Amino acid sequence: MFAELRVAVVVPAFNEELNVARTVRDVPAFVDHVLVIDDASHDRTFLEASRMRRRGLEVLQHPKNRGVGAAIATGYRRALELGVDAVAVMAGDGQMDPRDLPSLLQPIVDGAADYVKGNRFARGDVWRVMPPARVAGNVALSMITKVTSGYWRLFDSQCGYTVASRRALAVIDAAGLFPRYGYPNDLLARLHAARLRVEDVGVRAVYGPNWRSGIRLTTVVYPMSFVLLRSWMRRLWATRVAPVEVAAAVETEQRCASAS
Ligand SMILES: Nc1nc2c(ncn2[C@@H]2O[C@H](COP(=O)(O)OP(=O)(O)O)[C@@H](O)[C@H]2O)c(=O)[nH]1
Ligand SMILES: [Mg+2]
Repeated sequence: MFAELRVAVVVPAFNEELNVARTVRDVPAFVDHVLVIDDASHDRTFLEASRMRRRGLEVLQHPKNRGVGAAIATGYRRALELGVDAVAVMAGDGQMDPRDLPSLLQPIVDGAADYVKGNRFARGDVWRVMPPARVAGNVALSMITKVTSGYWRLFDSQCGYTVASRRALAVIDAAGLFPRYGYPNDLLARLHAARLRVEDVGVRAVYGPNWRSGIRLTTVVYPMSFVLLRSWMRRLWATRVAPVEVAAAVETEQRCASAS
């Protein structure tokens, strides 16, 4: 529990045998459920995660690789079944600093946000820690995502360190989330379409000695352009063309939630 909230942490992991056990071990003790999603890894990720002894640990497995967005959607679904109030994402490569989790949860505790995301650029050391090519890519995608999502105040769209409230997950249909790397951009546009409140909180950038990424410019540009365009169109449709229908859907969900 964190304050009055029951909290789950979702850990998407693909070929993370070197990092996943440490990631699970370092999840703060106040977290009630740790849900590792092994995305059909070719290595010992599943065994490394399963050997950890920790209250509330579950290691789920995709029979086939589906991508980081789909792994997170699987974790969200399980967390909703478990009835938690807030769900954080901490990637299985240990790039999220556990010391930042309380400040990401706080706006949900305060009732000030429905979804909170990390912003590594809010801290001055990002320029020293993050490799220059990643700085350039993250700045460019953050600027584009301001337009596509409509959240002009937010930055660092690609930061995967996030906390979603139960209400946000119930409203946005996480199962339909883009399955691969464009998922944060898709998610932000969905959150805006549903009129949910999103806040940025400064978090540490972590690029340890084992750091590597599955992102390859050649394979990511095409799907990324597609997901940005699609999420932009959908968001415009929901906020400009059919706002009444969206508002009605959100209201129905709120009524169901308060009745249950
Ligand atoms: N590359 C990759 N990562 C995945 C996949 N499914 C889950 N993940 C996990 O998603 C997280 C983020 O991926 P990563 O390549 O580190 O992205 P980056 O941190 O944005 O460079 C890591 O913990 C991966 O283990 C997948 O299909 N491919
Ligand atoms: Mg990573």
